[in-house]
Amino acid sequence: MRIPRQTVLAAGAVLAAALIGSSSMPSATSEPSATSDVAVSVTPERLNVVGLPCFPGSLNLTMTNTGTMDRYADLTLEPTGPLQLSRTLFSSWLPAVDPDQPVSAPVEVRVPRDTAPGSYQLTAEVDRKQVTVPVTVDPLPPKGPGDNLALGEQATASSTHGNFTLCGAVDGDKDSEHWDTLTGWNDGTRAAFPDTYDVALATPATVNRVELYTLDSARYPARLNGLRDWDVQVKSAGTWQTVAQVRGNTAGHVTTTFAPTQAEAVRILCLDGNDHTYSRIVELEAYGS
Ligand SMILES: [Ca+2]
Repeated sequence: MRIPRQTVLAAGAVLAAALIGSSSMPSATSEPSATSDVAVSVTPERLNVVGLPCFPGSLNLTMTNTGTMDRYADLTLEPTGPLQLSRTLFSSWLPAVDPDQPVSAPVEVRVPRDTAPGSYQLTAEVDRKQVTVPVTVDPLPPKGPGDNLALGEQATASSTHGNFTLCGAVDGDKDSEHWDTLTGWNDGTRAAFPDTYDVALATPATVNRVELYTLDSARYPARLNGLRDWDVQVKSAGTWQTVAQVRGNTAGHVTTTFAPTQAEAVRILCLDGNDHTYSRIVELEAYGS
């Protein structure tokens, strides 16, 4: 069974919807060729990010040719301070069609873990016209006793299905009804097991409990689509060891406890799914005692 994905667009007001008719806007540097018939929008109109490796902020860039001439356009992105962007250029051919045809592209925004919380911004520019997006860097979430040590930490997997995101299983959202908004990991090797999903902890920590949320929604119940068999492993002094085994699962949420173990990373070794097709994890959490 293939589970369709819906396009994810963050809801938000369209920012600076019209950079149109710029010939009427005085500019010391403008020239006739700088006249813009390209409408630019960035959604959401402001962004919050946090310095966790698997917790990027995401923006959607859109350009629309509102004029009557086919043209090519370059949208350039300029970050300030510590902001790191997955792209700084979005170029596209923009045919003049009626109705107007928007062209969109995503950009991920990250900051290093040690970034000071505060206010930053990035600027999107087309035809010398700018749209500014405020970016707030939030404090890191606590990672002490009782906190989810896996939240937002670097995930790696044996494979990831092209319709899903690697970091979806450590994004803090464990609601299977949000599966279509990429809040989960789905491996990319159909009907082939095992698959692995690892999360590297920020610093080695004692772990004695893992909470695994596999796909279990009204449309895709766990007994049909969830993870069935897996081993829980922790990496200690560079070596993976199995600390628990789960077999024949049909539940959406499984708590696994084991002897406190010093862990650098946590792994789910996926051995089978209830549809024998894919491994699906909506959220993986790790806790110490
Ligand atoms: Ca999730």
